[in-house]
Amino acid sequence: MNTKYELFSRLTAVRPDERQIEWQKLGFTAFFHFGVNTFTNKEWGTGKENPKIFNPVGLDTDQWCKTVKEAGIKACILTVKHHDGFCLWNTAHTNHSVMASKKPVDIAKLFTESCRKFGLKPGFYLSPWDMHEPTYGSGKDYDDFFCNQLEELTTAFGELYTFWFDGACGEGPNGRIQKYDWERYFKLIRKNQPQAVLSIMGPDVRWIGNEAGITRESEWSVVSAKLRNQNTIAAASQHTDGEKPMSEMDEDLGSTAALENEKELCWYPAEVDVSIRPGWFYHPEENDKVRSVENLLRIYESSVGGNAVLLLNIPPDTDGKINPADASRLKELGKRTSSIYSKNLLTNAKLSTTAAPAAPDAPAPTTDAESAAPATDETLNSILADDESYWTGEKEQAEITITLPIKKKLTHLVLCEQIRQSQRIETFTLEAKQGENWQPIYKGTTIGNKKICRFPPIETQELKLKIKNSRLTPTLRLITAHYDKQE
Ligand code: FUL
Repeated sequence: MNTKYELFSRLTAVRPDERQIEWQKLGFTAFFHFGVNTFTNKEWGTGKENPKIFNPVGLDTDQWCKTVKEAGIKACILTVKHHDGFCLWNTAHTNHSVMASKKPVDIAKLFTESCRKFGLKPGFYLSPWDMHEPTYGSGKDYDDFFCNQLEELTTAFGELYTFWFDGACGEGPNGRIQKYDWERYFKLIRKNQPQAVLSIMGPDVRWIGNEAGITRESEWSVVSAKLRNQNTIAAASQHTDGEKPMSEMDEDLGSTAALENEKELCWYPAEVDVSIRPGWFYHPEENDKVRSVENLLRIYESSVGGNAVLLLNIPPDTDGKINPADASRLKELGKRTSSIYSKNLLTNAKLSTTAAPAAPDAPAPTTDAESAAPATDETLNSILADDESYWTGEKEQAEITITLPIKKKLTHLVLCEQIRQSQRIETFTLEAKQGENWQPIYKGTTIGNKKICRFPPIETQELKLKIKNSRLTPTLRLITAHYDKQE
């Protein structure tokens, strides 16, 4: 019989691997779209561009890294080859590269060196669609070419945290379309860069399903393994008639209803890729269309604080620098996020649990032996520290009271599950004590790696977190509270 307990056991048995845990910890990451399109003022090239047009006179990859570091970014991805086929590194396999340009320097090398200098993790975007390469569309010959490129990229630039592949697949210079041999590409990367997550077309990191910075209200990392199938990913936006296949763009990817009949499940966490400007590449006419700090903060809070990783695109300009319009915005964003998040108002707080009333349809105890640590005050209070220790409830429901030493004004509560134990919490609420009464201040669904709960400013000394539904016993790894002076 397929009981709720069996279903929950199956769902919570799906866990991240170390690669995915390390990636998830990054939280906020940057994308740099840079190449011939920067100079033709286009979003997509043709493969026929003259390399000589590429001439970033003031190229300064240190400035890119210093700028994003100030915004709180932890890792960066460079488009070392976009669909036009122009390579930003010194490759032996095509002449269509930066070495034939007016700026014959290995930009991938400068980029990775700058990242490391500023303590950022580097990663690469490499487009499999190549509008320049004559073998594109030939099958094995192009796969050989692409693997040669991957071999260079995975061996000449030190450790990389990701390879990012989109599913774009159009015509090459001979009007042919290539069928990509993903398994072969991934095998090569796993061999040379085993720590790198394979994103979007790969099995480690899932595309959130839009490029607008929108995260689902309930973002689950446990989903159907069908979503990792490249055909599903590539087809995401192309089906209009017939039965709608499962897609990364569906609203519900992880509820129990969506998963109960799925045979194979996987841990496939979401990434939000969005540009700071309308386009992915730099266009001078968009200098006054850079997203506002408030908009960026909203995207940050809903993605990093919505069980996803944020990949914010900041395209270097024709001079080879992050344009002042974007740089000043990022600086302001960094100031704003650190004014909210660098101070944790729960440092001297005390946590205690009260027995939660059992839900009417609560099944017999659903404690799983593996995660059941005795729910002492000590394990509970350990979630005030940002480390791997965590608390596990005794039932699917729980109530945690947070008592601050004195009354404080609050606008944010941040909750993290211990994702090493999977993702469990389905719904929760927050209440704040006002006089003798408990006032509801927030209603949430999933938590996962991190949930940022923002609510109207409230002055209180006591908060209550009510975990209403969980898949087996809930876990919490970290809880912090903050105040946004600008609210
Ligand atoms: C898409 C590409 O076609 C866009 O140009 C951009 O690189 C975006 C991040 O991925 O698939």
